Amino acid sequence: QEYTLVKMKLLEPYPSKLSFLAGQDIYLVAATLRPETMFGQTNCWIHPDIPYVAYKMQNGEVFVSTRRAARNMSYQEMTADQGKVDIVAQFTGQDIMGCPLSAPLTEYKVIYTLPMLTIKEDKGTGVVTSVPSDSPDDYAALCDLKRKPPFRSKYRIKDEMVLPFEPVPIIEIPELGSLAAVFAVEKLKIQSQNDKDKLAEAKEMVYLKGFYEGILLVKGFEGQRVQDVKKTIQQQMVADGGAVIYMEPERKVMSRSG
Ligand code: ZZB
Repeated sequence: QEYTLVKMKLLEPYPSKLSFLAGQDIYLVAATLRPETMFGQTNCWIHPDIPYVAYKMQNGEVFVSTRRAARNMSYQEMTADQGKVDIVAQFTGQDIMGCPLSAPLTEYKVIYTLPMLTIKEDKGTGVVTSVPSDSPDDYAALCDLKRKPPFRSKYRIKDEMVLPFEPVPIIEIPELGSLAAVFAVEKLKIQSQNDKDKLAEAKEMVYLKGFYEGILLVKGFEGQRVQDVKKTIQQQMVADGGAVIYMEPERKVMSRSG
């Protein structure tokens, strides 16, 4: 499975667990199959309780992800030594919660790391970029934070990290409109990020239709089809240093029963 790894630059001053890296470039890296949606990023999701690591890449940059993803990268010629990860810090998601980032393509100059409790530790990098216009999971999680001040304070998230951020219309899909995820979440009456079954249904609804019938609205790509611009946008981000390609090994089903 080939993912686009979107590099979200951590802005200084760094949080205490990373402050010793002041002056060095640190990126939170998010795996996505939807590079054409990066125009609509509003925040970055991390799980407050899962362990993350910061490690040195071949070119001197520091990446942040789960240890498992770092190990995969070490076999993809991204670290100095094949199979070795030079870990410089370890911490949990909460240690890097509410941090400002600069992400490629989005119109929001600064976005923040926010908590998402449904992040899977064994998928992608454990860092997820948020596109609430086109991802129902992201829209539901953003609404949870917006509607519930106690949820924000529990993770020490300030109002200004959440309230100003609205879904951005970037793709028009027939019948679903220009904010397909918002449409799907409202139509299925999804109440929170924990509405698992309904969210799966909403995701399926916008994924397929978006891929086959979605038309870009953003400057430079207006009127073009999602399936025709996906690769171009990925390559453009890679060329600009905003992304790298990351391969995820097949996930084995480990079952001894039956
Ligand atoms: C941006 C984006 C924009 C995404 C969108 C989706 C959508 P899949 O297809 O099931 O393989 N993701 C990545 N890693 C994780 C994780 N560890 N835990 C939870 N979610 C994760 O899922 C790939 C997508 O799941 C990725 O693509 C990422 O969100 C999220 F408009 O990135 B995506 C309808 C979906 N739309």
